[in-house]
Amino acid sequence: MKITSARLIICSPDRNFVTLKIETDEGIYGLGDATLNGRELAVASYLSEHVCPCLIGRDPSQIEDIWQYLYRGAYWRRGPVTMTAIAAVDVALWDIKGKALNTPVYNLLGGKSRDGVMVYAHANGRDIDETVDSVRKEMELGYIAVRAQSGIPGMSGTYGVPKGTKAYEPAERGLPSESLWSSERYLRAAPKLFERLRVELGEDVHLLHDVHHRLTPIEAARLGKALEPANLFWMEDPVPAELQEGFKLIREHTTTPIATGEVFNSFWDAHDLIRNQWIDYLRMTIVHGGGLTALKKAADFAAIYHVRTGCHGATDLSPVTMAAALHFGLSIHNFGVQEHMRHSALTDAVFPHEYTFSAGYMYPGDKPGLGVDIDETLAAKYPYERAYLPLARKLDGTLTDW
Ligand code: KDG
Ligand code: MG
Repeated sequence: MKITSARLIICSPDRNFVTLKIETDEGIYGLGDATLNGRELAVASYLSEHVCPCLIGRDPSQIEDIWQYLYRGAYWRRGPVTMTAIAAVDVALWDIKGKALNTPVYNLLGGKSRDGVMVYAHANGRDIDETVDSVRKEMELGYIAVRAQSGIPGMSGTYGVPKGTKAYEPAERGLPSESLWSSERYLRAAPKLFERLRVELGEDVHLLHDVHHRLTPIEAARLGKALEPANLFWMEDPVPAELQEGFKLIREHTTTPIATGEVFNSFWDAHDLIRNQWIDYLRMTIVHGGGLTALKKAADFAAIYHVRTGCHGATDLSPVTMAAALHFGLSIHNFGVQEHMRHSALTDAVFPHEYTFSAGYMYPGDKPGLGVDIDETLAAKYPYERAYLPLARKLDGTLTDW
C-alpha cells in the first residue's frame, strides 16, 4: 500500500478544527486531528508545506519509522506545532492500519484491558449553588466523575465558567479578551465549593478540579491541604509545569492527587515529574503529544512509577482525537480517567463517530480503524474563523497565566 495524498480539511462547526486526511492507492484513508487551539493555521502550514510532500509514496504501515522520520528528520525537535503535526500523521496511519487489517485500533495497541473508559464531565456555575446544581445534573446524566469549576466572589469571571448562557468554550472569535485574577480570593473560595459538594452530593462521586496553572507551588500546596477533606480525584495543573521541581514542593505538603500535562508536547516535559513520582496522573494527550505512538511510550514509562493517564479531552480536541483517546484508554494498563467535554451537536454532525457514552463510561466501538469520519460537504459550510484563548491579569494589571 502507498500513500497517494495527504490534505487538510479546516473548518469551524462552532469552533475551529484542522483535520488531516491521508489517502492510499488501495482506497483506504485515515484521519488525524491537527487542531492547536488559537494557533490552528501554524500547524496547517507546517503540515501542508513541510510534512505532506514527504508522505507521498510511503508505505503507511511503517508507523514507527514515519514517526521517527518526522521527529528526528526535522532536526528541530518538540514544540506544540511540530508535535501536533506529527500526531495528526501518526493517528491517521493507525486509522489506516486498523482499516487495512479489519480491526479496531485498540486491538493494535494490545487489545482491551477493560470494558469501558471512565470519563469525567464538566460542571460549572457562577457561584457555589449553581455549581452544585450543575454537578448534580451531570450525575443525573450518568457520569460518575465530574470536574467542578465555580465563579469566585468579587471576580467578574474565571476559567471554566461560561460568560453567558451557552456551554463553556474557552476560545473566542475576534482578538483575545482579558480577565482579572486574584489567587487570594480563589484560595478562599475553592475549599468552600468542595466542602459543599461533599455535603450535598455524598462521597461516591469522583470530584475533580482544574486550577489551570494559576498558583505558585506554595499556594498550590496550601490548596491541596485545604482540599484533603473533600477527597478529590485530582487537583489539575496547580502550577505552570515548565519547572518540574515545583511539584516536589506541592507533593511534600499534600496527599491530594495531582494531574498535569495537557500542554506537554513531549515525554521529556514529564520525565522528572514521573520518575520522581511528583504527579499521579499524566494529562498529556494524543493530538498535542505526538500521537498514539508517543503516548503509548509515555504511558508505559509512567506505569512503572504508578502514574496513570488522564488525557486532556476539551472541545478543542476534535472527535478524531476523542476516538483515538478511547482506543488508547481501553487498551493501556495504567489508564486513569478520560476527560469528556461534550462537543456541540454541529461538531458531532461534521465528525460522525462510533463512540458512545453510557453510565459513566465511553466505548470506542468495534469498527475497523478509529471509527470516526468527516463529512467534508458539511464541513465546507463552516469556514475557519480566527479565534484566541483569553489572557489573564492580576488585580494590579500584571499579566499572569490564564
Ligand atoms: O485549549 C485550551 C483548553 O483545552 C483548556 O483550557 C481546557 O484546561 C482545560 C481542560 O482541562 O479541559
Ligand atoms: Mg485543564
